[in-house]
Amino acid sequence: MPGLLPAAPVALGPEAWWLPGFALGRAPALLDAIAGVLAQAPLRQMQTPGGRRIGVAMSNCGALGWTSGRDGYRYTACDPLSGKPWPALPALLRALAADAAAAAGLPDPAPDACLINHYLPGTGMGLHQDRDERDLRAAIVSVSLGLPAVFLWGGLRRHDPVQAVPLAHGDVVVWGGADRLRFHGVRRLARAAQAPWPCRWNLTLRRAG
Ligand code: MD3
Ligand code: FE
Repeated sequence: MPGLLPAAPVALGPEAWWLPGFALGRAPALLDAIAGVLAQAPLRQMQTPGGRRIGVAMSNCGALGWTSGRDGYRYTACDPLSGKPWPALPALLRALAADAAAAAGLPDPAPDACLINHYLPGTGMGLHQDRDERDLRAAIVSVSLGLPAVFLWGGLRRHDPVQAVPLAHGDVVVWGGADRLRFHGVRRLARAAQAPWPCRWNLTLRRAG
């Protein structure tokens, strides 16, 4: 059956790879792991420092979690909602990061943070750089689950041209080194229902501290 086997890796840059279907076989376990994390640290809407709501709902697991509020963006050891440490990083996420980095020919990023993004139809994420981590060359591994989305992959400057990458359920993207500071975003998800999924999940595994 077409679509069930992972396709060949696609280079997006010198140190950036799209691994179509790489996590397909692990998707049910990943969705279970997300549910376990969210039972302890529920999804929440975040705000930009200017007070605008970020469309995507977020949570975290791992030693550090990324939060956003009027005081800016930062990594914290505790969930500001509960005052307790973020839920532990599930072993299968650590293993997925190591396996995906190896498939991309990059060193194991040994992540200490996993940001969970939840997209409903009509939401997206504007072009940005990820630069709140201590080592800005360590690879980030992202896993997409559920509804498909168009990932926008730009250059090192905000107005560089962007390439559109159609990310599907089970796709993984790995980027490090020279590609780590590229601008990127997610086009707003189509409003039309795309069964069988009600939403899109994206997990980004990072070494933040
Ligand atoms: C390539 N998330 O959480 S993941 C983020 O789909 C974020 O939720 C998006 O951007 C999402 O910060 C995109 C794939 C991705 C993410 C960041 C990159 C690829 C990237 C940064 C540089 C290069
Ligand atoms: Fe990002």
